[in-house]
Amino acid sequence: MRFLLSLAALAACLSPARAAEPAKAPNVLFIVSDDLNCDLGCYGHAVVKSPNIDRLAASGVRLDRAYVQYTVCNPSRTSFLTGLRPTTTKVMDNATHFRKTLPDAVTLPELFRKNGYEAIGLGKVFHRGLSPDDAKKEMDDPKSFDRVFYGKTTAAGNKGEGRNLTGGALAWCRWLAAEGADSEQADGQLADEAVKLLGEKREKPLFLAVGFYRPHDPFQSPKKYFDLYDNSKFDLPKSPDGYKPPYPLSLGGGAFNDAFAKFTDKERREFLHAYYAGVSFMDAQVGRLLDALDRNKLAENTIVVFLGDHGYELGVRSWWNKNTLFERSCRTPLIVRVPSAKGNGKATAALAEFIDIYPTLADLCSLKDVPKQLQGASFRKLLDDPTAKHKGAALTVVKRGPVMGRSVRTEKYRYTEWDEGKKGAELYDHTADPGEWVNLADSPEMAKTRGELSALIKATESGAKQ
Ligand SMILES: [Ca+2]
Repeated sequence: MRFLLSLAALAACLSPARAAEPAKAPNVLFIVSDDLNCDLGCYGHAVVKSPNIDRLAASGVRLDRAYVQYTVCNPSRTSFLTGLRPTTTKVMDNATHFRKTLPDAVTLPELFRKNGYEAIGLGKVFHRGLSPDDAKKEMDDPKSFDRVFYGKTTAAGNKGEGRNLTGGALAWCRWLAAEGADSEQADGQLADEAVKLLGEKREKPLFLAVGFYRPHDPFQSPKKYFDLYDNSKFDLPKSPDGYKPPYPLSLGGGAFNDAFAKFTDKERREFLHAYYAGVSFMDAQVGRLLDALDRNKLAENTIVVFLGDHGYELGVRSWWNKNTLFERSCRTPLIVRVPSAKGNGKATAALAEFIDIYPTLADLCSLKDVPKQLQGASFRKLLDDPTAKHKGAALTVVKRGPVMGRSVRTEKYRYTEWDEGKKGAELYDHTADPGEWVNLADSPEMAKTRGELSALIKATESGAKQ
């Protein structure tokens, strides 16, 4: 009898006790790519080669309708890293540091630190300058990371074949098929550093943010990534005859429009080529991070999030930039892989906003002291059930000088108001017009819908239930 009891006690000691151990806090690998739109294999693009992001999507959940809250670097990053709308952060340009307007905000990586994580930031996580080489250190946020590393393209990596597509009219519009290996480029060095970090033993759970600089300009990548594409095969973007955007795409028409209007097909092909080479180069670095997770047996306890900081028009409406309130700028890649999530390998069409990423990660990692003022909502349920609904509207804003543009996306419509409609409005029916070419805002039969969508902008911004 005693012997039997001992055996039972021993059994109780083994399996049930082990099952009752608190789960190990998951690591988080948070990958941001700069100016990346949804032109990726896994999002259905026929030309772009992104095998590594595709394999992440195949093993995680791809959000097909995820929208940023601002379509420029600093305001968007500030928004998703603080979990607040740009109208709350008041950061709507690339020069304002959020600590000026929100000194006490607790950023996403900062919250992980407060919860016992080691948080490391590589590359452009918060905003930097145009490239790592002219990066603005004053945009750093020391509260957010235990450690940062930015990388710097070497002299050899800055050599190669290329040119400025505007003949110098715009300083940034240049491409380079660079000599040398990936590690001559800052993004290659970020991956080197991340691979090294993922191979180290550590006591604390890790929040590792890796902010790749590509495909943002300068459109510079090792030549082998340019060699993946034959640009004579690209379809060039076309607008319907006589099309004019209802509201100017930039302030006062400006140098951008003048330069883009002079592009020949040759320049358009080169632009697409250089951007896509940058996507493939960045994708290869993502692959190295995923391989490092597998090699170090970390994949089973690491949440991977992959996102762009906003989309990119890439020649649609003859606009070779971002900063619009059209779908191509607002809709942005977002893939989340939580080990053992039931939805892994599937996509969700549920609407989501990038301010939802912060509360989702806080939820998934059971973080404590989550700031009460967060304006997004956890989409955790989508990761187990991609057919579920999350929210009814996604709101994106941009500022054009003193004029504020606000654009709401529902399942069916995109509706945009400039200066609360006083300077114009745009209404697109996505079921009939996914390209957003036909503005229905002034059509009498849409008056009721327009009124409802106008109210939805206000309700979404103020946080009323959608
Ligand atoms: Ca950007």
